[in-house]
Amino acid sequence: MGYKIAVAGATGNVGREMLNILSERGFPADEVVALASARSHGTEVSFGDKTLKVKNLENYDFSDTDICLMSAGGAVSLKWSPKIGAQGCVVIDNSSAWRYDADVPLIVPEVNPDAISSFTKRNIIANPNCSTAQLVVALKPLHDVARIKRVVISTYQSVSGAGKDGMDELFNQTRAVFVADPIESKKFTKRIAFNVIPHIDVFMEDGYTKEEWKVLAETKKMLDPKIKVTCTAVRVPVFIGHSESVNIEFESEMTAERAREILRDAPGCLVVDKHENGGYVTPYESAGEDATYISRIREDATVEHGLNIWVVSDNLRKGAALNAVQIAELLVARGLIKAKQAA
Ligand code: 11C
Repeated sequence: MGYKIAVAGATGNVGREMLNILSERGFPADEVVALASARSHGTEVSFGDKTLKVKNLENYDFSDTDICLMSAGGAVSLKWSPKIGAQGCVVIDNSSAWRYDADVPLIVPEVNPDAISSFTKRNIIANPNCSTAQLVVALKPLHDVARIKRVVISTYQSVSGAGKDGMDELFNQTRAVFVADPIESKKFTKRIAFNVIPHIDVFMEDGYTKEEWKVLAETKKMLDPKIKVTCTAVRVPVFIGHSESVNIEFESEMTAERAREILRDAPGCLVVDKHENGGYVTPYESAGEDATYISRIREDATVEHGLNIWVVSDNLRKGAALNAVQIAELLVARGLIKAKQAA
């Protein structure tokens, strides 16, 4: 008997991708249920070659469901995840609602799989922010070899990180530029077409944005609280794929050649680093792919043991849906969850 798995927020960018990935990877589910708010009740979503009718999350009884992949936003997760967890269904939550709770493991399976076992405290496991997920996949294998002291990150984040409305705004503004219509900005604070915006999520008291703070807090929680992390997060007019320029300072020697060898063998990483025109990965090529791509690996001679790398990944996949499905696979592989219907 296989698992019964629900996807909450199934009509959103990430929810749809969760359904695609469950199907693509052949997750051992006997039943997959698509859930969303009452507004989407009855809408149809694809699951492999099948179509699922979306049910209302608020009326759904989770008592015979094993896992809920939740991508319905922080407010919905704060309200529903504890109730779902209390019904014995493990929630894998994609929002930031639970990531910093000491009783909730924050997991990237390539980075800190052993931390998963503490999920039983609340029956909730958190999925990191998309820009952190790809970052830690690249940093972890290097940190294991030469201990990272400090990381400086500049992100180039696609509009799909802001959901379907963000994608529609880039499309509509781009069209408006070509037909000389007025440009309307609703989702972003400034025009995003043919522009970049150094502002993602809300401003915090110290002048950093919440997106920048998340990269710092989540890297420390998953990788090492001793690493110093600073970040500037920027929205760019790209539909899918987040990119990051990452400057790393190590405690001991890390040559570019050694980093290339380590990253070539590291889980989830794909090194594309030819010193020639086009010998690197851009976000356009990462869309629809599972890997975290690493290019432009160079030594930084301005500090002792410094390195620069360029990290690109599909933010809807490794940054969200794929990582959530990998967490579900980890629960199964480690025997941490038994199918209720088999009991
Ligand atoms: C963005 N990284 O690109 C954000 C989206 O905390 O999960 C994901 C927000 C989060 O806008």
